[in-house]
Amino acid sequence: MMTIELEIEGMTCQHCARRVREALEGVPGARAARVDHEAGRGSVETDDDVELAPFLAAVRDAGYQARKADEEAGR
Ligand SMILES: [Cu+2]
Repeated sequence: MMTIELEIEGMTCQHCARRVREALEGVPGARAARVDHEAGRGSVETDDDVELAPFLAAVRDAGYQARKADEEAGR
């Protein structure tokens, strides 16, 4: 398992956070996601060897901007 840490821009409330979480959890290889709209952060536990790009795309498709956080846990 690995953990992808993301910085996410544009979230203003719990509803946003839930949309982003559901988008992240819908990506193949995702196991579980946590999203904090106040911190503008998200983390996704995934299978090993997943690509970052589909997770960024999923957030973008949900209407927010994401990039990989500087520090990365779990690998
Ligand atoms: Cu919102």
